[in-house]
Amino acid sequence: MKKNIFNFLLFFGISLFAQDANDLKLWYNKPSGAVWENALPIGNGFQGAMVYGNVEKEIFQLNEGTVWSGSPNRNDNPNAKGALDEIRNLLFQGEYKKAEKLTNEKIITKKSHGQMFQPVGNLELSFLDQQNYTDYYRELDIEKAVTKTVYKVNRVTYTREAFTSFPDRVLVIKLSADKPAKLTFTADFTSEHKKQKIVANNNEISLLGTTGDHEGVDGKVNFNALARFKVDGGSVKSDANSIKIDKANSVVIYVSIATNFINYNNISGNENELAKSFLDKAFSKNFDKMKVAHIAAYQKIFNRVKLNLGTTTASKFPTDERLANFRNVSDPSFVSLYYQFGRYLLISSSQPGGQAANLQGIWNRNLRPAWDSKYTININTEMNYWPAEKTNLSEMHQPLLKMIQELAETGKETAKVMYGARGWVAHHNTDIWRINGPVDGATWGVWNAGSGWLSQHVWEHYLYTGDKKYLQSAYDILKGAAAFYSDFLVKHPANGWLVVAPGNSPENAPKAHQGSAITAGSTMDNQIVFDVFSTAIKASEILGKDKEFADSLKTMRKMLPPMQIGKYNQLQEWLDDVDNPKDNHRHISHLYGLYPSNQISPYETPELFAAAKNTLLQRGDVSTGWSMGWKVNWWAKMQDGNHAYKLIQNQLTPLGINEGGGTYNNLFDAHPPFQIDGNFGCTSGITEMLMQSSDGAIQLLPALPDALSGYGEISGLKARGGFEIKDLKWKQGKLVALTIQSNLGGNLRLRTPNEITLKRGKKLKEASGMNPNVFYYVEEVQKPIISKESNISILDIKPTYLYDIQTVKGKMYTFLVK
Ligand code: FUC
Repeated sequence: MKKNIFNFLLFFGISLFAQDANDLKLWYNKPSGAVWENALPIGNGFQGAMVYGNVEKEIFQLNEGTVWSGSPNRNDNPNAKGALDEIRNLLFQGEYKKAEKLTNEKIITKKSHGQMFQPVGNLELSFLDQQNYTDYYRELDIEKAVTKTVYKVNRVTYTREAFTSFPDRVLVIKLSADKPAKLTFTADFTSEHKKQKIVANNNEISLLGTTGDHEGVDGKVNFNALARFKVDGGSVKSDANSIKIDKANSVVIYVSIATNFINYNNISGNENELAKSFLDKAFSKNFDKMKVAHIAAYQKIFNRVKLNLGTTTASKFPTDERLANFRNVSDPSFVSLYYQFGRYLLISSSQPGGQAANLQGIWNRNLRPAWDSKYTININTEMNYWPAEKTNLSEMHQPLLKMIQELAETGKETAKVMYGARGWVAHHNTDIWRINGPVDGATWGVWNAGSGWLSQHVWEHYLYTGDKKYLQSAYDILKGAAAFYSDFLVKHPANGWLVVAPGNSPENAPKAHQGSAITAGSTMDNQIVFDVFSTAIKASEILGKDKEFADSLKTMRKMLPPMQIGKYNQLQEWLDDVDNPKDNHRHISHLYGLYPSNQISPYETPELFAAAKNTLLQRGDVSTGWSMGWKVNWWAKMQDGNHAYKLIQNQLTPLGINEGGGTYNNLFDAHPPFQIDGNFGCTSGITEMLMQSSDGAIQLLPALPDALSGYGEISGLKARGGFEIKDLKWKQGKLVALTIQSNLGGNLRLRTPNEITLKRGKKLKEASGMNPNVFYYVEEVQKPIISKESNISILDIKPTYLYDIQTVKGKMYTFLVK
């Protein structure tokens, strides 16, 4: 009996612990001080704010998603067309440096290299009587999307709460004290913008400004940040440019921000009217009611996915200490916190109707941010959206899908003017003005697969939702992306393959190519064009359109270069076998084929799968934040949970310990500097460790690490084909509970680590052949070419069970697990 009770406690102790209210909170016992990366992010997809939680001088650093430098502009270089033949000939003759020089002269833009996402300014609250505080605590509750700061001064307990309301589009801050008449402070706006003025009137203060000029483009985005104060007790008055609150019991501050931006081509909006209309609507509302409505709107989305990995005593510490300890202790609920923080950040920075999450989501304090805080589309922007569909945040994908739609409009002219090609093209960067021209220099900017890669998000949205109407409406994006490459591809004289030239394998340059990054037929370009053609063909079949065009793509697809395995048993990054096995470049672009694409599979292409593993090993683990985030996904696809977990440990390390990136105290990813892609990449990667739906089946627990295998459960993940994992539990590495809802019907092919049956023990049908479910169609790639010097051998793959279940739309399927 004793033993039984012990077992009982052991098992239930874990799950009781897991209900710990601190699980979904970032909390600290000290203020942020002057460090932005200690402050806590809140946002509603339109407004973003960093809450410092400083006692004497509280700072709310403010952003608004459309505050960008510049104004509508284009940056195509029309000289490209005339130079294309010569650049290609130089590349085919191995004259890389010469090709690079000409590319810089003739293809790279002579105009804007992209505009900057700029901050609005700060709202600062100065308290003269609060130097000596005790009992300090601050938190960000990611289950509610609300920050709270609590402290004591002279036996008075002060509380501050803040949230950026989803339904009301305003930042709301409440300051209160547990004794009357204790709130006395001054409120100011500060801003670094050159063109700005601050005006205060009665109980309202306004920061009006215009964004900066940059690289020859005049800054013309006007913004207005309006803060209005509602006091209970005491008084509120203004002087010329600040608000004075005297002896109030509590104060609620409503902050609305608007700009004149309407879309990439129209900035004729009225920022003053818009800011005032949001504020007027909100100001009459009661704080508590607004909070309830805000939390309800947020939770409707956030609560869709629950993850429980169990909890240990390591979770009892403040977030900064947990981060410092994580790589040395067992703290599984820190993984689930970080996972859910990624979902929190996407909900907070990417809302339908708003702008897509940029390099910093919607949180930037610098007038001249790193890489302009814009959109780097050779990995970073795509990575931001990897968690969108699978972690049940499909609506959050919308701002990116809209951006792609707009790039497909502006990119038509780029394709025509620069290359005389049909369709649309985008290179490696874009911004709010939807520029498509090549920027920075040949090493980065000549890469023209930005359009190709982004277009795959359209297809993925369809694969998850099965929304045929959406596919119909977005078909031209897929067709246009394919049309561009079908015109741009050129026959390589050495082997007859159709190649993208000039192109890059993003940002990497082999020594054997004279240290130049410009190339013809990089593996990544080939893989992306393969996907672009395949999805355009599939979409045309589904919609019954453009058969002739689709047939022409099929013919061309066969002429693309196959993937190649080189002399170090690696997947080749370039057409020739010039990889350096000691190269640890952060980009491993040729593994696009492993993830997010599915051209490399343990079941379909075992040699390529083995080569991909060697490439990963040769490139090493520690790198920039986003690079480690990508690696979590790759190791999950390699079905190596322990290696994926090692990358999570590397990522969840404070800066300065490893050589590369890591994580800041507020759990923002450090490239360094802060770049949000690593947060999103890791949330995606953890999902891929638990469930994958890319390789012809829903695969459960493909990469469970030892550290998390004891016990865990997740619910609410989405799989391709409209399936939802309603319940997935594991114990000692084994699947122990599984319920799946079929939202679209069709064949459910399941790959499981242990045997399962239907309820009442009814045997399931063993799967064979190709999955008949169209959403699981895996396109066959060409046989790889293997170097004579390679001795690649196929890897042992963990045995799995594979089942087919015919499902009915809307029905739930619960399985029994042996
Ligand atoms: C690419 C990466 C860098 C950085 C930048 C925003 O250029 O190579 O590491 O993430 O984008």
